[in-house]
Amino acid sequence: SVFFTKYQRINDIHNYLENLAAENSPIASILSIGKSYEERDLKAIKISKETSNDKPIIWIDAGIHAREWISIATAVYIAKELIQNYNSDPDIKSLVDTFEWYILPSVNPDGYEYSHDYNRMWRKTRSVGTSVWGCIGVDANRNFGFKWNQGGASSNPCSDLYAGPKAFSEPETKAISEFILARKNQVKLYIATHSYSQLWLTPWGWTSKLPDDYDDQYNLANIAVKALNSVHGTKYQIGSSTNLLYIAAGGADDWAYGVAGIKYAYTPELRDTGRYGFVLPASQIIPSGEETFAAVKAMALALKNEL
Ligand code: 0X9
Ligand code: ZN
Repeated sequence: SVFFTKYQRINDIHNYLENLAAENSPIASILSIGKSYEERDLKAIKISKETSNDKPIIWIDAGIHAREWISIATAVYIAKELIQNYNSDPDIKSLVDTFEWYILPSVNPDGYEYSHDYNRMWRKTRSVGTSVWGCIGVDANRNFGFKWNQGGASSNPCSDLYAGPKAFSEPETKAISEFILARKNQVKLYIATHSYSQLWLTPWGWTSKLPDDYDDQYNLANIAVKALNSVHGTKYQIGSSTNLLYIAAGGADDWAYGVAGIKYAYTPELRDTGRYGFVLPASQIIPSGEETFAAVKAMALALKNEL
């Protein structure tokens, strides 16, 4: 397939997911968890062998920041791997039989399209507020309702780190929070995929203090990073967001852990370490997909043994 040889537009991504689901109807289906500000569907693929509707859930999203194209392509790749290897890989079969997987490759489709058409470095959503300067968009990873705007975020609508007029002001973050909260006791793993820097980030992002579950969170991240490294030798660092990067409150991971109570909430920052940064060549989509899938698979297998 030529799909992973370039960064696809949102409609092509949605069509790819639709086809993947249609061709694999017993284990895959499409759902829309809501709509973006510009009314694009927030299209997710559910991958699960339906036995009951209270199976443990693994949530993977990407593209909350518009310019982080590799995260989106990698999330689609993960969906493809789970589906296409179901019959040939007994581990994958067991993971699709055990978990309900929900993969939302583009949290911010408006921003993603804008980054293709007008500004490759766009980060925020495309919501139009009341800014007198006419500035557009909110940093959706500062918009979640936990320690909202308490640090590393801005109240200035023209800032790339604008937290929004209030928590969950953006339809994209609101949709995720409602979807997750409705199933919060089932969600065992929450992965918010970003780029770049090759980090496997754990909570917290709002404080340099480490959470009570840090040792468990670190150990599972270590399983991920070891599996990832074994594929192409790519090196990732593990640590809390604040300690490895900076303080940034209102992120999805902190909300998932702090409010929804999901112990294993991560923000992987994918390739690379800065040579290309956000403008990662498309030739790295497949290697990134391969290694990140190995990481996710290893985590899920470890979690399965904890159930
Ligand atoms: O700043 C961010 O939102 C993330 N880095 S990025 O370069 N992709 O923008 C890191 C988020 C880490 N998590 C929290 N701060 N909660
Ligand atoms: Zn990001």
